[in-house]
Amino acid sequence: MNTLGFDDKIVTIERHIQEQQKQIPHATGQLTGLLQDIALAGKMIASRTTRAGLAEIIGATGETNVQGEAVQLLDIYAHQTLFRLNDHTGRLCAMGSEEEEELIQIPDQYDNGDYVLLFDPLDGSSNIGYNVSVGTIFTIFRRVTPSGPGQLEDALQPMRRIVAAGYIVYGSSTMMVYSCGNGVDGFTLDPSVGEFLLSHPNIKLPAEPKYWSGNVSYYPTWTKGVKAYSDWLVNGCEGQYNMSMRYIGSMIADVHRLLLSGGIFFYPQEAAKTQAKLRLLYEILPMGFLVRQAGGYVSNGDGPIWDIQPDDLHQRMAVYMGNRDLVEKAEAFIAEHDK
Ligand code: P6P
Repeated sequence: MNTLGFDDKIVTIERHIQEQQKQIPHATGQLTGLLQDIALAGKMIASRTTRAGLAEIIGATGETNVQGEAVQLLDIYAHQTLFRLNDHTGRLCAMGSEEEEELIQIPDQYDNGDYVLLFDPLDGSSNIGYNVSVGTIFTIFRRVTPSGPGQLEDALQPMRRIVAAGYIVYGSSTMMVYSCGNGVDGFTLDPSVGEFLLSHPNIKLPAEPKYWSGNVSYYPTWTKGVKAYSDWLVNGCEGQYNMSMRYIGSMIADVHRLLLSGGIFFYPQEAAKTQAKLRLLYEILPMGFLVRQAGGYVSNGDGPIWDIQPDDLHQRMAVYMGNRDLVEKAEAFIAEHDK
């Protein structure tokens, strides 16, 4: 106990990011500044979401986005906040957002930088009216083109090439969870001082998984292999695990719980459809990167997503992420029944 009565040091996210930067080869201050700006965006968005029911910012705009989903007013606020905090810093060469069909260029009057930022500004926003946790998800790559305005190839990179990824979840508390490839750390916002303080250092999936998470209302649409896997889960995993089922319907909340409790989160592709639902670049890759950094495994049902080369900004894919043995069990059922 020191003279001020503190048992241990106070770690703000700014201090933590600076310490992370020292471990990243040839890292410049650009990444540090970018992560700090994302944390600021999180504080600004949190200030709106925690009073969505009061302010006139709840509800739909009447528009539909590139995904064909009803756009919520808070979606737009979150998207614009992330754009306006990052368009002029000279750290990015381009951005990609769930809310924009095309790659977002840096305005001509500003410099282009070395990084690309992809984000889902407000994942789970259809749940806002029910006071369910929502959040901002982000992926950061280093550009692959030499200079100038960012190109699509700067954004279409595999999970393996992620420089940093994370999310801010607006729930019973506001938390920012991120990784630069050296493990996963969680910070809780102290609204009284406006600081994210380290609250969940070095997050690792517990070896004993606690919850499985999938929308079993889609069971009739699944393939034989996925149905067999779902049956295995519902019938108690042949006694190998003692898990409960939890499904919030907000990926950020379901995966945040997964990181802390262990288990599996899965969103299969319907047998009759040509594509799945969840987006690869700004939902699956960043959340999967964190799960992998926390000791888990991320698959599309056939194999690891780690090296899969995205071919479109809004590409969708089936996903199974969590404790490795649970994910590999899904792969085994799919291989046995669907191949
Ligand atoms: P369903 C939210 O709309 C979202 O994109 C993810 O956050 C979530 O995991 C999924 O869709 C929920 O989809 O079909 O189960 O309601």
